[in-house]
Amino acid sequence: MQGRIIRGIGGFYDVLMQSGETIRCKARGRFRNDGITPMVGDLAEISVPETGFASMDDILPRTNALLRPPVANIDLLVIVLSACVPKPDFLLADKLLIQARTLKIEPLLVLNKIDAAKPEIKEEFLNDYAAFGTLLSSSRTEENIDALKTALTNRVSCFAGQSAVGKSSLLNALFPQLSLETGELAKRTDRGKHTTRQAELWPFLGGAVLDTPGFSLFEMSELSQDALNTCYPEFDGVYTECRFSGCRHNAEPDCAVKALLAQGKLTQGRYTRYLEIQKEIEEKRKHKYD
Ligand SMILES: Nc1nc2c(ncn2[C@@H]2O[C@H](COP(=O)(O)OP(=O)(O)O)[C@@H](O)[C@H]2O)c(=O)[nH]1
Ligand SMILES: [Mg+2]
Ligand SMILES: [Zn+2]
Repeated sequence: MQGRIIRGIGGFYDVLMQSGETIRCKARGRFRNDGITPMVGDLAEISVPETGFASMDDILPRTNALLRPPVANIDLLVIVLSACVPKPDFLLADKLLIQARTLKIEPLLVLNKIDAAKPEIKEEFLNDYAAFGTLLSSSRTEENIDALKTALTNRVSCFAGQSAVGKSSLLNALFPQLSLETGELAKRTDRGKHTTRQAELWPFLGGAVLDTPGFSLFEMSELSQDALNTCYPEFDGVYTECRFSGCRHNAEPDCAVKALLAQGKLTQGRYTRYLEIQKEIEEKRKHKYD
């Protein structure tokens, strides 16, 4: 039988089965011998004897693995931005999109607090992210909460984004029994409180949601220009047309990416932030080998 590990507790693992049942399993000794540590999110082969503990016999290959918190096989990264306060951090969103692409996680961009949206922010969001899946939501009026549910169905998802954009509020709207603490940035006292404990998955609509919003995926300094090119759907099928094969789409002549910008097929915002991210990556790399 196959299921997904949703939680680990002192050598035991809770495995969620297709039926919705959760079975507590003991990992077989050979995991330790093979140097394999089962992770939350892993798909596991288990067997249930007539008596005694169910046993976890095998772990299926992972599609991806995040380090902090340790969790595997994430399908969907929900990137939450705010349409009013705090001002949306589009640079962070672009970085998360790059990380999602690298880890083969589908992104979904959610502009929350749409009930209090500034029209120009909504417009900028929709223009900049036309190449991605987007959703306008409000945890206050429940606008598009059903559409968000549909997006989460049958997938393992996690939520990311800056503080106070409404991640916990959205999770509360999705899981009314949760009552996660929410609030203004200034009133927070619990920052960092949950950073060291183990991650868990909450079973949800045939899939699961990671219980920790706010996490780090990986360090971007190792990303090459080639890899960066493939992280921008706007550049797809175009960056190979640049005059220079190693084109950074910056000051080089006859650059196909800059032509996109001139044609209005790449927004100024996405391009400016691309240059910022590129510079940041190159500087980090330089310091690494200083
Ligand atoms: N107007 C409005 N405020 C919201 C919405 N969602 C959350 N908030 C408020 O934004 C603040 C931060 O929300 P919270 O869920 O704690 O954000 P988190 O830090 O991303 O988890 C709280 O005061 C919420 O009441 C929304 O859809 N509309
Ligand atoms: Mg929160
Ligand atoms: Zn170029």
